[in-house]
Amino acid sequence: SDPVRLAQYEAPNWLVEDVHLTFRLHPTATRVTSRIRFRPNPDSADRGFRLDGEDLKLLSASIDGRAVEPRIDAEGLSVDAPNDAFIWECEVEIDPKANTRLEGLYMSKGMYCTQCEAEGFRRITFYPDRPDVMAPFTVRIESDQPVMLSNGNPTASGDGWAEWHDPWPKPAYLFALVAGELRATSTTHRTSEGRDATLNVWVRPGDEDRTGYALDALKRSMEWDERVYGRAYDLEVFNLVAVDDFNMGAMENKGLNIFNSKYVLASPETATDRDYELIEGIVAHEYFHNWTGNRITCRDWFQLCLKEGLTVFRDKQFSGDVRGHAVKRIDDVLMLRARQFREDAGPLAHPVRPEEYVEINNFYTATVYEKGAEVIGMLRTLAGPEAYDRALTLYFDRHDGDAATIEDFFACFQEVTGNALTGFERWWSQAGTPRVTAVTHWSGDVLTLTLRQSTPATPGQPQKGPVWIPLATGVLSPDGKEVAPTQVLTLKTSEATFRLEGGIWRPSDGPAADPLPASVEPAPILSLNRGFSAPVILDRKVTDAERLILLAHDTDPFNRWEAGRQVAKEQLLRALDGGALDPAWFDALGRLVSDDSLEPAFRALALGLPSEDDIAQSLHDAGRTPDPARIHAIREDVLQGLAEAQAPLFRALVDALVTHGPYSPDAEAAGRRALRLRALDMLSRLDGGDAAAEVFATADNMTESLSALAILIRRGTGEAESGTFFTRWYDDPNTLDKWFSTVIGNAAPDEAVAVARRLTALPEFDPKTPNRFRSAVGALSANTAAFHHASGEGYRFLADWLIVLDPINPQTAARMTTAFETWRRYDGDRQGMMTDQLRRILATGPSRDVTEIATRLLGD
Ligand code: B3K
Ligand code: ZN
Repeated sequence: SDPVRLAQYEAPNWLVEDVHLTFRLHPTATRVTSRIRFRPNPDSADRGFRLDGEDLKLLSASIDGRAVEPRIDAEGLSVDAPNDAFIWECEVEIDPKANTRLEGLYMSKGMYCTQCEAEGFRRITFYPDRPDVMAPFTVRIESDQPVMLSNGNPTASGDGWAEWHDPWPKPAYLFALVAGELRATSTTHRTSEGRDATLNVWVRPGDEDRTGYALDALKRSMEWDERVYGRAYDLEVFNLVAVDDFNMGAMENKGLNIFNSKYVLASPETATDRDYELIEGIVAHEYFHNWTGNRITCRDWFQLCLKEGLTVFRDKQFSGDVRGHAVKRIDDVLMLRARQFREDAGPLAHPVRPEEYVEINNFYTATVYEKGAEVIGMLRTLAGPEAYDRALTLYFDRHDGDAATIEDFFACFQEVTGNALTGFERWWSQAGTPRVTAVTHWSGDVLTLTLRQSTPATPGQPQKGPVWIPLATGVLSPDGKEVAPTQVLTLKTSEATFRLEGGIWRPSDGPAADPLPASVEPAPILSLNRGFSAPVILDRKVTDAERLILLAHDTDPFNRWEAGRQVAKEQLLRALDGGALDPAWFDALGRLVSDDSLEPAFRALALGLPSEDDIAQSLHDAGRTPDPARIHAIREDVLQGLAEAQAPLFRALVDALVTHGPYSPDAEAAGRRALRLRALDMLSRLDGGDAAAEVFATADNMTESLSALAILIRRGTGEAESGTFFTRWYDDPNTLDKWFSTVIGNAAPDEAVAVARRLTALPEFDPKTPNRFRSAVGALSANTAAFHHASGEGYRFLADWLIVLDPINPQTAARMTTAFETWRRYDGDRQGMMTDQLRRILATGPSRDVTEIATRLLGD
């Protein structure tokens, strides 16, 4: 298919005044009638009339009451329209039960539900399915299902029918409908504007006791958005529904959020601390879309980051407020590097605002979401928090009800800052992770810092220009005292020099002064990019000794963690080259981890070593070829060495951090469990897993039982526990998913593919359910050493299943094909095996979704 291009945007010919829909639900033959009032768009001269529609059986159509016979093709219909406003009516038939793509109207365990973003509404009826066409919707549902929901407020209902009206104009991608046997847990919220809203979390009968946390998170999100952004909810009811079959996390349909049940249902016995955290974050994210996404939507799909980057930034602010900013930032950066930096470094690299796509669903990426959020964060850093608040208020006031662009959003910042940000825009258009080199020079009393930036070429963008890089910078004395507090140095050009004088950094024109004789004082220590103020890769020569001082003393908790991370990475790289580990590292780590003045969650993060994937990328960046098997083995050796060096500490932590009393998912308690479970992993390297087996046997919560199971499987001794877990959770889909992913994801490199083949042959494995598919097949591709096994069996396993999944669910298949994105890092044999699998997939004539990803991956 031909790509859609940003440069070719054209305003719609026709706008929609209002929409009336009637659904007569039937599992295999649902009838949808639509009555749509169209009016000419004054901004368009073209009066051609075309509606999007896919896989629809058209039963009848009329214009102003007169039957018409539209020309129908694979993507929609066209018909001669009047010159002025008219009413379009039609009736179509669709088959929700046959809809395994899970786009449009489909069935999940006997319940009807919808997913319309990005282009699912066209599978429900003929419509101008584009985000810049907004209209109020009135919906009537007829069915024998006890609960029938749509967007907006309920207006009337009776036996076998219900009517809903959504007064807020919205694009079709925010339409939703749910019907089924559902139970609600409810509360009310009085908004800051004095309106009452009923909040309902709807689940299948039997799941009601797992809804409390999501409902509470929803209420807290509403309060937060009122307090922090001055945005209140705007309907009488807010419905949130959990479904088991869902392509992604959740969907922000106006007044009717639909969630993957994995991100709603939680009880201590079934949900981990991480699940609770994700539920809170995703509930907040979808709710925040009510303003950033729904009240103000996107003009076209190229502007996706306008709603996603901004909403991710907002949900991160919320989670930071709730759970602590330092730990949240470290978690976010770990994710950013693991997913977005990896994407940016490979064949799928694209700008935060892409300029063309074949299948828009392929652009719901880490770059659009996570880098998009980083860009908002940098704007806030550069403009300052007050100007940020004023710019956002201006944006909400000016664009409420609009389908907006990045330019509209950025103009609000320009206006409140007096055009101070001109030049920042490149962050939206340029792909690739910038690299910043930093060279310091110490004269004995003046410190100069020269920063240089460059961004490597990415597909379609061989030449790069400079971006604005705000680096929050502090300075420590050689004995670890802060001598200059955090100041943001902004690198706007390819190179700039700053001088520190009297504790203040100033741009220094001209080259740095000639080196002076070194003073008796050793040079101060720089703490650069504090809080990860810019999403860049820093390239800088720092001695281990300096890093250990930062690890022990930096006042910025992020950089304290980062110093430890960098030391760990260098130690691992040294070990890979056969070098010995520095005992000072184990000691420093031990001191940090045993420091009771630090939050346990922070200490747990400090104990985490860079992942195998991370090490592979670092080697590749250094111009070397990673060997996944060796990386796995060496990393395990280093962990063993650490466990032996600090054995008493880990024993003590496992004993001291036992939580007493009932389980609570709060951040403090979760942090204690995280540290204890890291220590337990270390201990298992010394006691053969005895302590972990004990934890598994006695745990009263899923966090501990699942971690203990993972540890035992990594030690190769979890056979019995795995059986126990399976039997106990056999009937609980979300929990059984955890079993699939834990058993496959932690299996030894030589065994994992065989394990994965065995588990995917079980009757419990159903590729039609995305959660199950991701839990099993996705766990293998995330098990780095197993996926990249020299036999090529990991690659073959993934490709085999993608070929099965694609005809069922192309969106999820395409998403999972991206596991091959790192192929260029590896040796010729592995490259050949990976590209062979991609070509094998392409030879099956896959969906547009998978074709686009596989083709871009191959780069030919
Ligand atoms: N907006 C949805 C994602 C839709 C994905 C479509 N392929 C969820 C979210 O970002 O909040
Ligand atoms: Zn979103």
